[in-house]
Amino acid sequence: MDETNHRVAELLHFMGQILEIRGEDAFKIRAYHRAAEEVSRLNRSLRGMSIEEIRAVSGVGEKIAHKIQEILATGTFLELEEMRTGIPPTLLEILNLEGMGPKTVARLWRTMGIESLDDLEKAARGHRIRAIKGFGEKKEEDILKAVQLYRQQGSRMNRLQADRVVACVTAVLPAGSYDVAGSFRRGKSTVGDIDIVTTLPSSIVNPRLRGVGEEMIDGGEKRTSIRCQGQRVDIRFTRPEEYGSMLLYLTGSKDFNIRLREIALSRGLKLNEYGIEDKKEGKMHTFSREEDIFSFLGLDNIPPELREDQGEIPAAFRHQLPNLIGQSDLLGDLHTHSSWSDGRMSLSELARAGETQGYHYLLISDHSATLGITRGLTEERLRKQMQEIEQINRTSPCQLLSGIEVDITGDGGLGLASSVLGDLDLVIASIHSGFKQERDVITRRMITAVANDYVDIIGHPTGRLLGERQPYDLDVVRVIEAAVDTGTALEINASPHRLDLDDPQVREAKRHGVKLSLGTDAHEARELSCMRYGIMVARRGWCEPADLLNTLPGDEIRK
Ligand code: DGT
Ligand code: CA
Ligand code: CA
Ligand code: ZN
Repeated sequence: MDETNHRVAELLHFMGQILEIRGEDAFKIRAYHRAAEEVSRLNRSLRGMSIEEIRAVSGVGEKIAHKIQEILATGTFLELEEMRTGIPPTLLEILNLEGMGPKTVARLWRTMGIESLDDLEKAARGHRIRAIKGFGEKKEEDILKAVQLYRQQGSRMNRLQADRVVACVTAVLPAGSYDVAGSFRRGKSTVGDIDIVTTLPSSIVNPRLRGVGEEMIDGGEKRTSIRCQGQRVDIRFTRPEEYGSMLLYLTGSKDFNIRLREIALSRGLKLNEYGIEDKKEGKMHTFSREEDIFSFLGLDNIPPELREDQGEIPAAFRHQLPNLIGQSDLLGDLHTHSSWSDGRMSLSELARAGETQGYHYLLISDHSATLGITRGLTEERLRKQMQEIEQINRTSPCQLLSGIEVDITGDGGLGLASSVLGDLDLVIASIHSGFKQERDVITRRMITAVANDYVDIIGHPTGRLLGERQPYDLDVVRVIEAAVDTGTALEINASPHRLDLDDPQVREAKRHGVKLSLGTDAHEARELSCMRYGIMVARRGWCEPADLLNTLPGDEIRK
């Protein structure tokens, strides 16, 4: 989604929650939530729209249109700031707990002065919550569980963690008897919990699962939940003839499911996780395969990565789904580190590892010497490295492209002289310091680097580290616009700790016609296989082979 729209939607939604906590008029609350929803599915940016255009957005009335205008101008709106004064920020964190809506939060706050997670936990442990009318012992237990859960896994799994949990659970299921669904299957960069669908009966699976993970939360005939490596895994049992319907439902996303169900309904069809009921005929159609449901509805098969209700359903009707990029389209990896800087592999080891991956080329992009923390390359060592690369290329089937990951200095300059940069095949420029600069400063710094003639690719453009570090306060749209003008590529860094750019930004970049560059940032051989995560992001960003630098032959890239 467009970043501006995303931010506006968030603030409107936030306003709805604040109003709910304050017990304001239900009509007004609904209006904010509705407007937030509509803004988030808008397919053009609010930025630059006139007040009339904003008002013309469905679900946005006169009053909210003005609030949106205020957000566009100032980043927030006065009424929101007024409404939130007096509400403790720690109170809002409680909203993140499972089963905790604004109404409950407001009641706990008013009647017991509970303002934070800590307060809530103490009150529940001290059995003071059951004293509130309508809450009871069960609610108290649920709250305690939810607090513990949130503390354990407040942050979502990265793809490596998710892979580990999946491997652990599916070890007891025979191949071909299950699929992993949910956000995992849709290829999201982080995964909340794992959802598995299986045709095996619970009577076989449940006993096997007892030995897996730490705890069986729930072991029923329709579904089972276990905790494994601190993470929740939901397993749904289904009859083979209904497998397609259940897989479709559990793959989601929720928004996608809702939209698909609406479309079915408009034709007198009731779609659910068991099949499609034709109301007129009074007949239930069942589907063992997902693709049969799509074709029943007159849709092309929508790949899981696109199922976010972001225009993929209309595209599937018109037979205009993108021809998504896949691993076999990639001719190489455009970001690797060797033992010349902080990597583990020598250049010849890298060349062999690239060959094992079936690549035609690898970009060697070690750090430049400006970076104090690693053994970065000076101009002199970089030239030596270029000579060794030439030597290796004489015999290696996988060609090494000579490159560098050069630091972008505080003012947007580069950490190495242009003379040497000009002699390389490709230059990646990345920010590795000064993360805390103000939005406008760091955006301009980045744009200066984008505009530099020697820079071909911007590495991990937002600098986020999943679960560890927020992205820099960067105006990505402005960077994208600059990249269009200068023909600079933006990286999709495939490291599971980064996945940067992320999919909404990739889609935005693609819309603008910016080229994207996939690189694993591998420091050791096994990390080259992380390309699959980067491909998920590219697919979620609707990328086709022509959108990626990696589908060009090596000699064209050199040019
Ligand atoms: P996650 O786990 O937060 O990364 O995201 P998901 O997408 O895996 O969500 P999850 O685990 O809550 O639910 C799995 C799927 O189940 C979801 O993708 C779609 C479906 N689903 C869940 N809740 C609803 C719902 O309220 N309505 C509909 N139509 N589908 C739902
Ligand atoms: Ca899930
Ligand atoms: Ca789930
Ligand atoms: Zn880097």
